[in-house]
Amino acid sequence: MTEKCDSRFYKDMEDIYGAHNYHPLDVVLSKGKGIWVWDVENNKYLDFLSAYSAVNHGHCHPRILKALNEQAKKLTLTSRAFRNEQWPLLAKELSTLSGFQMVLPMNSGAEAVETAIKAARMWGYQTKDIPEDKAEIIVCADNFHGRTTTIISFSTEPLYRKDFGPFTPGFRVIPYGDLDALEKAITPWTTAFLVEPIQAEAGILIPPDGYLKRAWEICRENNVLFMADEIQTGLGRTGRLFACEHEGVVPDVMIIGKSLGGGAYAISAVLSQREVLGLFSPGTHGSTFGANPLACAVAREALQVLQEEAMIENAAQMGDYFMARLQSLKSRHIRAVRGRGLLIGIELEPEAGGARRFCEALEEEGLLCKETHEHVIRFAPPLIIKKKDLDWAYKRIKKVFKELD
Ligand code: IF1
Repeated sequence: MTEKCDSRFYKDMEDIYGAHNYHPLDVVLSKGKGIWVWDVENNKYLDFLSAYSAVNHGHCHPRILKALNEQAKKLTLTSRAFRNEQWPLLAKELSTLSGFQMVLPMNSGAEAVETAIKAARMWGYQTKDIPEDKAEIIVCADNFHGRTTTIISFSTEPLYRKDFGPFTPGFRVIPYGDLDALEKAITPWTTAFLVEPIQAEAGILIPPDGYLKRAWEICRENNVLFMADEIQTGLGRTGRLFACEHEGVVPDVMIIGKSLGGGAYAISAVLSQREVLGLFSPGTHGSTFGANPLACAVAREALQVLQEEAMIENAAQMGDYFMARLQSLKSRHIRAVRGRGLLIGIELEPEAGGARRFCEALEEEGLLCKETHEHVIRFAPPLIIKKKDLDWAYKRIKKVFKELD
């Protein structure tokens, strides 16, 4: 093509041919390395979103790219009709790392959540006396678990549901952080409680201290599975391998995705002890691309790199450091700063004019982040970020808050 391919060109083309199910910042990226990305005009930005925590290892991590390339030259896809040599190794390594006995691999986060829902229902019918089609799963208001028709059936966000019904029955919604509501919602037909340890999409909402621990106990007392959606919070983002660890909780079912693919490939997984995932028998569940050798080779390397480069520890240290800096930020627009590890939100006052304009101003300064809902700016840099880069970012954030005051 001989046309001049600037940002405008790509934006117009996308708007004509692509469905408009997003409202992205108008930056067209073409290159990434570590914490940095470049647009088609070669402007450089600090990636402060990490593809919603899918790029925790940083962009184009050399070891992950090497694993991807080497496996791509050998074998990429077999389907589960045959075995491949990468999947058993990933399953074992993930089990060893996480402490869960079994792993069921899928591709997207939503597919893994769907898998967990099926597993919970199956466990309910097979181990509890629940009549056919009566199983119930308890979920929280303002949850985000994905976009499939079943998952949006228990979303409380009208935008995610409108015109997409009819919906899947079998879910009960309770307020997040409310233990009484959890106890009251449990019936003899309840199989599971599905929860995010931090509600990221809802605005980086951290539940009250002790909530996860007590919720987990309530589940145990009532023979209900505690299922954690750690697709976004898991694999180091909050400064621990899993965010549930902050309260010493080991869920019955753990759901992961995003950075499991090292920012290079889509792979997700459900983890549990044998009691739950062991109930699947041949034919009851599957996926063409699930456990493909390319995904597995990439995920194996991503897990290795995560540990060997001490990214979880770094997330904890840098998270504390950056949080303290943000706490010192003075602006009449800021209502609250909250977060855990490197998952941080700045909640703005309703009068601040919305988080979007702050994100646009930060983009101008070379810092890419994204608002969540109206009033929260979400910060989630790659877990490899260093102090000096956080200082660089802080300077820009401070400047933007001053300018938009
Ligand atoms: C979008 C949000 C983030 C997730 C949790 C499951 C999934 C996600 C906790 C589904 C996915 C993504 C999806 C993306 C935007 C993004 C998002 F703002 F929408 F909520 F990260 F915060 N559970 N989250 O966060 O995983 O099927 O997408 O792989 O849908 O626009 P997926």
